[in-house]
Formats: sequence, C-alpha cells, structure tokens
Amino acid sequence: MANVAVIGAQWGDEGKGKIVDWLAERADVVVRFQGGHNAGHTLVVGEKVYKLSLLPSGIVRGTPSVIGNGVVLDPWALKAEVEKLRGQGVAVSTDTLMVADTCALILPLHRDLDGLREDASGAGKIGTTRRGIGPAYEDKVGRRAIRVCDLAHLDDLGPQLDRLTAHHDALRAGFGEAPIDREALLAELREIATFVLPFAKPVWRDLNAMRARGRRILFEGAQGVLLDVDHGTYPFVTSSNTISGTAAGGSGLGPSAVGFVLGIAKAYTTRVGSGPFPTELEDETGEKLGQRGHEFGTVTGRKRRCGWFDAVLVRQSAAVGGITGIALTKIDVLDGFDEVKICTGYTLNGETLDYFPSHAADQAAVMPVYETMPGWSESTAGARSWAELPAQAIKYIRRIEELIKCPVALVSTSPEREDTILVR
Ligand code: 2SA
Ligand code: MG
Repeated sequence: MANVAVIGAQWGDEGKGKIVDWLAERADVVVRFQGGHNAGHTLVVGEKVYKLSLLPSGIVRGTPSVIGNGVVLDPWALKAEVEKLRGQGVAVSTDTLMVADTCALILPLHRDLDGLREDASGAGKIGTTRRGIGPAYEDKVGRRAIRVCDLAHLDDLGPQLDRLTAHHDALRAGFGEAPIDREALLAELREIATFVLPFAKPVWRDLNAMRARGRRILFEGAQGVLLDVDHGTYPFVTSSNTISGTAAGGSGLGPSAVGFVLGIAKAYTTRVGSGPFPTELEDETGEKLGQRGHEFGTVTGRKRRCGWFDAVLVRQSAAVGGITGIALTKIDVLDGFDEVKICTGYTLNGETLDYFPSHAADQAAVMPVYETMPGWSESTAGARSWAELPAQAIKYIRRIEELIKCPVALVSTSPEREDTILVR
C-alpha cells in the first residue's frame, strides 16, 4: 500500500481527525508536517472523545507519531496536550512520540503579537486562532526563530536572541507594549526544555529508515487547501502550505514518499474566521446545517459559517492539492433536507467562471450558480455500506464526483470510525 497523505480540501474542519484515525490502524507511523496547535482534530473512540491540536492523531491508539520540521511548535502547548491525553489514559512516551529538532518554536511573544494585530485590525482582521502561528512562521522565514534544537544550547543563544528581541521590541513598541524580558524568556525556555528535549531528534533519519524498510507512513495535514498561504483565499489564510506537496518537505522525505493523496471534503461547506465564502448561507438553512453538523471550532469554540457544497472550490483544491481521491464526510447532516444544492460555477461581472479567481475582491464578488437536486428523507447516519445509502444520496455523491473531477474513495456517515464506506 502506498503512503497516504490526508489533507483538507476546503477551509479545514472537514473531519480529517476521524479519517486519519481510520487510516492510522493501517499505518506504521503518523506524521504532522505543517501548521501548529491551531488544528483541531476530533477523534471518537467508543465512549471517549479526544480533541487534538498539535499531536498527530495516531498517538491516541499508540501508533508512533512524529511532529515534522514543517510544524511550528509551542512547547507549552505540547506539554499541556500530552498531559491532557495522559489524563485520559493515553500513553505518550519517547517510543510513541518524536519531535523534529528543527521545528521553529512558537513563543509567548508570538501569541502576544497575533492577538495585538487581530485586535488592531478592526474589520480587516483575519480571524486567526490567536495562537501565534503566523508570527512564528514569519520568524522562521525571517531566520530569527528559536528552534527545538536550540533548547539544548540555551547558553549560546545570545546573537539569535538579540535578533529576535530587537525585531519584536520594535513591533511591540508600535502597540505600546513593553519590550521582551529576555531573562524571563530564557528561564521559561530552560524549564520547558526538560520536557521537550527527550522527544527531540532528527526525525528525518527515522522516517527515511522506516521508508527504506517499507513501513507505511501516514501524513496528517491540518487546515485545508483553501487556507493554503499560496493557493487559498489570501490574505484570509493560515501561514503554511497545506497542500500535499508540503508533506515531504515538512517531514524530511522526498516527494516520491507520498503515494495516495486523500482529500477530505464535507458534503457541504464551512469556514471559521473571516474571508470570502461564495456559497455561505446566512439564513435558516445555514443555521440548520450548523446545528445539525455541530459546527463550532474545536480549538476556539467559534461558530462556523455554513453553506452548500461548492464543487468549483473542491475541484480547484483537488488540482492544486494533488488529490487522488476524496473522502466525503458528514453526509448524514444533509438527511431530511427537501432539496440540496451544489455550486457548479460562478458569475462575476456578467461573465461565467469555472474556477475561483485569485484576487480577494473578485473572490468576494463571485455569485454561485447552483444545481438543485432532490434531498432524501431516509437516514444515512451510521451507514457502513453503499447499499445502506438512499438512492438520492448516492446520486448526490456521484454528481459531486463528476463535478470535482476526482473520485470519491470514502464516505463518512458519523464521527464513529467504523461508520465509513469504502467506495469501490
Ligand atoms: P491561524 O491561527 O493563523 O492559522 O488562522 C488563520 C486562518 O486559518 C484558519 N484556521 C482554521 N480554520 C479551521 N479550523 C482550524 N482549526 C480549528 C478547528 C479552529 C478553531 O479545527 O476547529 O477551533 O477555531 C483552523 N486553524 C486555523 C483561521 O480560522 C483563520 O481563518
Ligand atoms: Mg478542525
């Protein structure tokens, strides 16, 4: 079996956690390769619900899990999440968790800056998770970051810390904030280093060795293609590349390490945070989708915006994200609707478009063109085979498949791992 990368095909929250959990059973190692603790992956195992933000989903069932170099790591968030999981009875040890020693750290100063900027942006705010993700990636690319491996060399941090604090002190002054207290920061880092360092290593070596031995690697993406910093609804995006191409670079493997790319798409569309959303429904139907789908952010508890399935967007995500097959999730949320709609194209200034334009103003101005299909009154919840699905639901799935030009490989009918239909 090829190594699988799982990525979101919309704006995140497509139900990746459950699908990764389903696939993790068949994998030897699970790797996170981008993002940070802004992700919110929910896993339901029997009666227990686990909510992960930073750790790879494999950890819950004891599958060895790797945080790759492409992730920005908040070491205190790591500790809190490990402790929370241990409290839920999950064993986390250096046998089951490895952290790339080249991960850039998210520091308290990054969280501060994320919040300060959001508060100062008024209507133009991004709607970030305020976890410092963007500022940490900026410092990584700006070559100012403190990395996991630096935690073992804190006494030699001088020049790096000078560059980092000079940069941030200038930014903070602009917001009327006090400069960074270097000694306090160093003390905090010394304390947390003892927790993080046992997990830290050059994980690229382990991953390449596993690959050479034919071990199956599962790459766990966070957020979704429409939040990709290059291909998403810029500037209303996250600060990493969320596409499958990042799986290799963000973990220290070559691109041929990624075989099958499974894109996760919800049977409708949601978005949390600001930015364009052509099929958004600000009416009773949108409200109903949100209620039925329990659409609240896993990390921040924010209410998600809801709308009909947008085939143009998912077709585009499949192309730029290199998606081989789609897992369609939460189909049961559409049970009982008299009719369901799919966006098949847009109009912009009187012209028809079969793709999502690049400019933010055009993205905000496109009007969806809908195709309406009859709904189904039967329940799809918990269906485990194609035969259990009502005919109209099958027609809906088949039509989506046609429009997005990508096969539907899996259908998910509840948060339970086993409520999954393998198509063909
Ligand atoms: P950030 O914090 O810099 O990454 O925010 C930038 C944009 O990316 C969006 N974003 C997300 N969208 C959906 N789900 C995410 N994870 C959590 C979840 C979010 C939550 O699974 O529910 O709990 O609110 C996630 N992470 C980042 C964010 O909304 C901004 O639009
Ligand atoms: Mg999520």
